[in-house]
Amino acid sequence: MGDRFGGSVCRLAGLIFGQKGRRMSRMNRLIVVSNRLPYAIEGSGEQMQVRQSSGGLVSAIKSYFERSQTGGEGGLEKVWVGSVDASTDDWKQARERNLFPADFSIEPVFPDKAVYEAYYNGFCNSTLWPLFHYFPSLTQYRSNEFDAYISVNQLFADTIVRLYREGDVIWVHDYQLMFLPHLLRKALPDVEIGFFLHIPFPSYEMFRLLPTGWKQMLLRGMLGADLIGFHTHDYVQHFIQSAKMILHVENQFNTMQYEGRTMRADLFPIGIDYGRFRQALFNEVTANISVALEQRFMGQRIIFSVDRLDYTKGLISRLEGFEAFLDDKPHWREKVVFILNIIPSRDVISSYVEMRREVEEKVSAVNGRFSSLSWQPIIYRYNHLGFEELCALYQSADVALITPLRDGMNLVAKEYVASCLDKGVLILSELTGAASELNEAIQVNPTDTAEVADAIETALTMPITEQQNRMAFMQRRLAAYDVIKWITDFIDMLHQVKAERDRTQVNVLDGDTTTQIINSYRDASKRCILLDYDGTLSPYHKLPSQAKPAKEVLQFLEEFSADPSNEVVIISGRDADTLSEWLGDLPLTLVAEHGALIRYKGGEWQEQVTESPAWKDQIRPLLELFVTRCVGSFIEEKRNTLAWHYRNTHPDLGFNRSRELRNSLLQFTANTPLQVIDGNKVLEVRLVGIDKGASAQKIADRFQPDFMMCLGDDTTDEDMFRVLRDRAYTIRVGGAATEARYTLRTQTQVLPLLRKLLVTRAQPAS
Ligand code: GDG
Repeated sequence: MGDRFGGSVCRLAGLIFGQKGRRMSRMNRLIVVSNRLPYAIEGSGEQMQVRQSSGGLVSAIKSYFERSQTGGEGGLEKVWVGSVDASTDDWKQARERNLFPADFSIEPVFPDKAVYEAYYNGFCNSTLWPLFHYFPSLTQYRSNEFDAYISVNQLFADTIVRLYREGDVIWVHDYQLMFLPHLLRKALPDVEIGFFLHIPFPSYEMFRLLPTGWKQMLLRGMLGADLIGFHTHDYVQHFIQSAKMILHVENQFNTMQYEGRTMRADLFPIGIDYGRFRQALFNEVTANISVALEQRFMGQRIIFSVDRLDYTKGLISRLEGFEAFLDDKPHWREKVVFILNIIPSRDVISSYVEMRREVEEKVSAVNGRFSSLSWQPIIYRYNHLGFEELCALYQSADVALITPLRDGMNLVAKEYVASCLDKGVLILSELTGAASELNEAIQVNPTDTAEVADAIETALTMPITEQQNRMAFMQRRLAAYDVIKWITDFIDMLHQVKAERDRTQVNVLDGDTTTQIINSYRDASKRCILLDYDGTLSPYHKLPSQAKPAKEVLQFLEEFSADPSNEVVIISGRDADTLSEWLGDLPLTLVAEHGALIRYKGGEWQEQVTESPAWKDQIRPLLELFVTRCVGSFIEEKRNTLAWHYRNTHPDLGFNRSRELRNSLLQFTANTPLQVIDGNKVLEVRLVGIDKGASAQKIADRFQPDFMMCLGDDTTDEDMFRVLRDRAYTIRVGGAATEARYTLRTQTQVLPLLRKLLVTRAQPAS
């Protein structure tokens, strides 16, 4: 966010607080979290004053107050958490003296100065900011700054956890706090968390430049939220792609699955407080400034731009574009003026100081080249503008020249459109988020100076009716999707995602159900426990051969099966040889290839299939073809099954190829006794009637247990869940939709759960 004026988060939070939304009243409190609180303390002792940060922020707070008074929001409480640039003593004093407005609670975070410096000027603005705006050459990779980033995020988490009350909704803003949702999720697993990124999320190719541990943590951080919002469709796709490539997060359109939780990434293009800019058209102070401007530049057309000082804003290219315009179209000299207003920002970072120098040199050079005694082409200001002054400039400008090299959205473009009454043309960089909404602007590539020069001329010569038509289109859109709509849209969607999470969570194995399972287990004398192997007893590995049982798994199985009341069954898609090798010495029943072979405890393998496996010779060449077409995929051949695995491929390519192969296999196997099974990153072909459902049924009928439980993680386990639903405690591992009665979030929870049963055995019944 911009430092002083770029307080869009602040402005928005003000609007949130000002929004007396019906929809928000179902939550207890809304906790908005941003890097900075919207207050600065100035002076000390008796002179101490609290200043609300100016610009957008003040207007937001004002809107809030106005709306609060008229909107009837009821008792909805709001809390705003952010860091402050003041000592704890000053802050305490300001509080004691009631210097803060009392309309919403504020909760300050006090990071250590040196840590904050490394976090803010370091990791935030010298790593994330340049990289996310496609300036890899300006990106620094300093591990102490990353550590500071994590520790400031932790400080925020600690503060929020302390003040959290059940039912609160937390909305975290922007790139300074990307790790925070994860920390909050860890401390408060059920809390409703939204996250919004105000800057671009870069393409995977850019994001992957970050060191491995950092990029994993940043993504994991954001995935702690229920809803992750971005300005454009592209940013959403970039995020989903990075999460897929780096953390292997599965997605279905915008819904993602990670560590047994579901979350959603979606676009919410931020709007502006449209009404406020329209009202400013009738503000007397603004009108007076406009009149003065028009008199001052009588006979000249005004081109205007306002930006924070930043390399992302393309200031040098813009000046070059304007210079090219004066060069190529000399008839416009003396007839235009370019008012370039730059807002001071981040001037403790050396690259910003350097850039300011470059901009000022360029302005002087252009003015030096083209000025006459009566005319100066560029009026340059490096200063803050009051709201009325800003609006007057928007209203008086014939053309707004807004050409950043990258911008998450760019609100100035929208504010200009909102401020135009009967004239005005917007020239907008195609590399801003706003470009995806403002199609009626003249869109340019900011680095193409000739294109910018032509665009300026096109704008200056555009017939007034066309100007009005284009503006009217854009204004309708901005009026309809203003900042209030943006906020309510986001919050509504957040509630929906949370409700969906609650719905699916009904099945998550909780403490009560676990106790119930333990009690039934303890009371039973004949128990049968069916356990899938890969993804349940053992985590997935790159190659199936690497998934050998860990020592603790073997030890557990040994103890578990030693109980004469227990019939422990490993029910797997693995081949018989592997199961024999890994588990053959234990007193277990083994089911291989989903039931094609069964070895009852103490017995020999028994083939359950009588048909010849000759069909494999016909299917194998097709699978081999797909192995060559999809790097990383491989064939696993078992006695009665052929499997094509794609877990080690590029996720998109692997998935696409698997759909092609599945189609081909379905055609191939139509009207044959073969079936195609779509498993977890695997396609399997085998005979109809051989599945875990039929095998589980067979085993249940044979043992007739009075306690039955089965665990599995894959689609192939669904058959046994279906068959045993009324007979067993069925538990699916992972967050996918399931026929099982219960869900365990992750594979790592399996052994601890099973161990609870072991312990029970040792305890006398209570
Ligand atoms: C982030 C993203 C995204 C600027 N100068 C003055 C002034 N401003 C106000 C403008 C506008 C805001 O500041 C700047 O808008 P940006 O869009 O650049 O917002 P940032 O907060 O800097 O940046 C950006 C935004 O978040 C929202 O998600 O659009 O892409 O980088 O509202 O009016 N206001 C006054 N005087 C000034 O001198 N009064």
